Amino acid sequence: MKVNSWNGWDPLTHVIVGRADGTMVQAPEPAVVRDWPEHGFPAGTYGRLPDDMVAAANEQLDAFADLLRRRGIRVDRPEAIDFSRPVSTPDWEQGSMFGCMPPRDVLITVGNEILEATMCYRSRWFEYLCYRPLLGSYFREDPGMRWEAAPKPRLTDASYRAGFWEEYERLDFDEQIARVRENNLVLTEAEPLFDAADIARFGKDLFVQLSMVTNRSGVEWLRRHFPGHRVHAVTFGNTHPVHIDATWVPLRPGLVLHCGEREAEEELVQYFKVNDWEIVSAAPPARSWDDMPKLCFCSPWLSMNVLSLDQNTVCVEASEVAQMELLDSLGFEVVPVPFWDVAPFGGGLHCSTVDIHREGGLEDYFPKRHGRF
Ligand code: ABU
Repeated sequence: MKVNSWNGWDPLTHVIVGRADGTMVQAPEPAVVRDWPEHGFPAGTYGRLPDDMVAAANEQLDAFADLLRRRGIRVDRPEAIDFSRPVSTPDWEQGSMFGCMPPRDVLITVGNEILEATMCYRSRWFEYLCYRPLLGSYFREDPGMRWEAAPKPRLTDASYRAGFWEEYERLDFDEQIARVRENNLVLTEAEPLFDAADIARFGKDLFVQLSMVTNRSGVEWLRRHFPGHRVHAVTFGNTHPVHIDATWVPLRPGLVLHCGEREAEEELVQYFKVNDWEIVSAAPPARSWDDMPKLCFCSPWLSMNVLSLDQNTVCVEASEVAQMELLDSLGFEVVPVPFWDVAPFGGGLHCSTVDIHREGGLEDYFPKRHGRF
């Protein structure tokens, strides 16, 4: 057993796959708004996702875990806790927790280190506990493993812009994008905050999306924490950015998949081009916004939330035919995986996993500098 993973494409040999058990529509909190009156959860209400949805999601998660095991990959699973319990710190009380389906949000492996992210939802403050039994066992089994946790945030009201959601939802698209580009969103800079799923690993370069869940201080903390890397803050033309892994997805050295609808900064595009990377636009998703599973807070672009098993093999949601055809045309073996029942629990194939071991070492895929990069 060895912790090692530097990028999103080297051969995967050990992974964590999340669980749907006990997932909540979380109690109200400043960082996020949930409002699904048509499905029994109008704003301000909260509770467990229905049992039939949990069973359907777990069936797909278990089948995915079995598929990975059949390919020789070790699969571990987190331990769900009672997410319906209210939680508190000396600074706040929160009516419920959330779940442990998307391990990618909480943990990131960089080389021999597994880092627990700060998170910025109060409902997710304790989510790391679901992974502690596994992390403890890796620490005991692998003498080379570094086990790190970013500073636990206070998450007082000072960490959130008061009245943000009401004000933001009144803005038009261009005004919202201007706010995204400035990272003038719900989080203040009171303390470092980031979700691990806002980080895309390309060897020596880590691209960190500034988003609704990641602030500049979070990126600065990551920059100082990984002095051997180039850590870049990036933004995309997405009005509600949460996690980079349905926007800018590493596929193999020299090839990145981009959600064309979410415009990349020109300087980022040029950085990739001067280093001979090809930027391929993802195929249109199979689903529209109107066609998303109920209680789902992700976008149709989960269609590109793929998991690479190695440089030539990629797992794609089974109904995303156009995406599969695109990847097939780029020379990949495509492994279809039915997964839309999992989406309401926090994401797609990439979100639901976290790499513990991929073969390979640290490499520099961007030898040429460009602009701020
Ligand atoms: N956690 C990935 C979701 C990203 C998106 O919905 O676009």
